[in-house]
Formats: sequence, C-alpha cells, structure tokens
Amino acid sequence: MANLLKDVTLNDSQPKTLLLKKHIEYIAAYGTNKDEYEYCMTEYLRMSGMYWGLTAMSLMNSLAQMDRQQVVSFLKQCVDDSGGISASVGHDPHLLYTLSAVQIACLLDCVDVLPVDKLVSYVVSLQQPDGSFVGDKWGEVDSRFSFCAVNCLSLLGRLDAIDVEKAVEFVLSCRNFDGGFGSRPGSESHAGLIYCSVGFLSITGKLESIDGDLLGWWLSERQLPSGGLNGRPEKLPDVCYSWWVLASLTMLGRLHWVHKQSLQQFILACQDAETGGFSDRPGDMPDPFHTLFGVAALSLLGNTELAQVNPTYCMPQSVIDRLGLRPQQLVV
Ligand code: GRG
Repeated sequence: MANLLKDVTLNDSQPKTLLLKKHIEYIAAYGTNKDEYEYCMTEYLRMSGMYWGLTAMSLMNSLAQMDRQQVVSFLKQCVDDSGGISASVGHDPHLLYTLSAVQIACLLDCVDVLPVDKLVSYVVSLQQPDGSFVGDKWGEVDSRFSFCAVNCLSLLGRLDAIDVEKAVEFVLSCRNFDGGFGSRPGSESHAGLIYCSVGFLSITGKLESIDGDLLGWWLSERQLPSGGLNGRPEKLPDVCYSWWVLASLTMLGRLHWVHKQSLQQFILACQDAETGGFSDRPGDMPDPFHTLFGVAALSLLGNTELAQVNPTYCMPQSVIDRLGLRPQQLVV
C-alpha cells in the first residue's frame, strides 16, 4: 500500500526558542511601506490582517507600539451604509470583515466608534430561514459565517438579535460520521471548519451536543511525526492548524490529546530568524496570519512570555474578561 503520510523534516538549524523581539519588530514594521508588493496584494483582506497583527502584538504584550489613531480612522472609513464593514476603504462589506472590525474595536476598547445598532441589523439580515448565514449579499452559505455572526454579536452583547436555536440546528447539520464538521451539510471535515463549529457551540453554550471523544480522536490524529498538525488526512502540516486544532481540543477539554513538546518544536521551527514572523512550514516566507496563529498556539501551550489567549475568541483572555464573557469549555 502506498504511504500517504505527507510531512516535513525538522533540522538543527531551525529556531528552538521564541524570538519574541523579532516578531514584535516584524508586526510593528508590517505595512509601514504601503508600496510593498505583499502589502498591496493583501488589500482585499486588510481588516482581518489588522486583527491578526493587533492580536499578535497584544499577546506579545506590545499593543501600545501600534498606531491606535490610524487604526480607528481606518475602521470608521470601512463602515458601509448597511452597517456591515469591508476589508478596505471602498470595498463591499462582508461578515468576516465585520467580525474583524468588532474584534479590533474590542481589543482597542473603542466599540463606540462603530454604529452598533446598524451593524447588528446587518448581521441579522444575513441569517437564512434554515438558521444558516450567508457572508454577504452574494449569498454563499458556510458554517464559518455562523461562527462569525455569533462571535461578533456576542462580543457586542447582542446574541439575542438572531434566532440562536435555528443557527445551532444548522451548524449541527454540518457534522459528519467521523465526528468532524464541514462548511455545509455533507461537506468534508476540515480542522478550520471544526474550530468554527466548536467555537460557535462554545459561544452558544451547546458543546454537550458534540461527541467529544470522537471529535477529540479526529483532531489528535492531525499530529504528524514532525510534531506539526495538518487540517485533514493526507495533507501537510501548517502552523495555522496548531491554532484551529489546539483551540478546538482546548474547548473540548482535551488539549492533552496532542504531544505538546513536539508541536511546540514544530511551531518554533517555523519562525524566520532573520525577519521575524512565522511561516506555514519551516523555511517558507513569514506572514501576519501565521504569526498570529503561531503565537496564539504557543500561548495555549502555556508559554509564559506571552499573554493568555482565549481559545474560543482568539483574543487575549484579559479582553474577554473585561467584556464579561464566559464561553463554554468542557471539563473532562
Ligand atoms: C480567528 C476568531 C477567528 C475567526 C476567524 C473565518 C474564520 C474565523 C476561520 C477560518 C477557518 C478556516 C476554514 C481555516 C482554514 C484556512 C485554510 C488554511 C484553508 C486552506 O485550505 P486548503 O485546502 O488547505 O488549501 P489544506 O491544509 O487542507 O491543504
């Protein structure tokens, strides 16, 4: 039988300790040259990019280095008449970027700059009769959007604005025979979608609906000999799955179902020792997305140089506490 296991090999030249100072410099400098190719090519996701960078800085206890006024002014410029928020100035609003904007506003404690009532109406308008959510006016349904909706409404203390019961029914209909969740009923289980579904059930207080042993087994099977985690069977490991998988296991009370030390070694090997930042796999180009999820996963693993992260919201625990939120976590 063919060996279908894909993996990477770690070597001695890769970093073995957290290069905290380098990562702070990397995020602080990102986007200071607005003409850079990479920066221009990521305009379509700028609002999420800002959430990744600001959250990473916050977890690295360095949020004060970021230009608060510039961020607040950008937030205001991305608000659409519908109350939805776009990725960049002049772009169409979308639920994902609306969530990113709310996350940023909570991090910076400036929710008052957002038109909260209109924003809530925008989210409500995206719920469908079967309880699912579309991401924007173009009508694509995806369980990711269910998570985005309850995540941003709960951050605003407005979860009661939608039909939560119907929303739960839809997410549970995306569950598969293997215990995992896909983007729609019948779609393949994938660690990213599992994080969104488990996060959704954590926020709505319905984690008991999950078979924690079955899903915990599927998630822990994502660990490869290198220590890294993949997003589904027969795929390569990627630092971002350290977050999607580990956060899900934490919410399920089963963080100890992965080998922590070898995962930590894999994540540390994905640091760029020259520029700072984390990449998907050792030796690749770093970016803010992988930097946030690398740092956040190390925080879940208990790294004491970092602030504590909340597994449901991927935000500093201190912010979740300040907002008075207590997302559900199973205790096994
Ligand atoms: C972080 C709080 C917070 C919110 C974000 C939208 C969302 C909520 C999360 C997205 C979760 C997700 C679906 C992640 C997967 C992203 C990813 C790297 C997909 C790649 O898919 P493939 O098929 O990768 O290219 P694989 O690894 O399967 O080959």
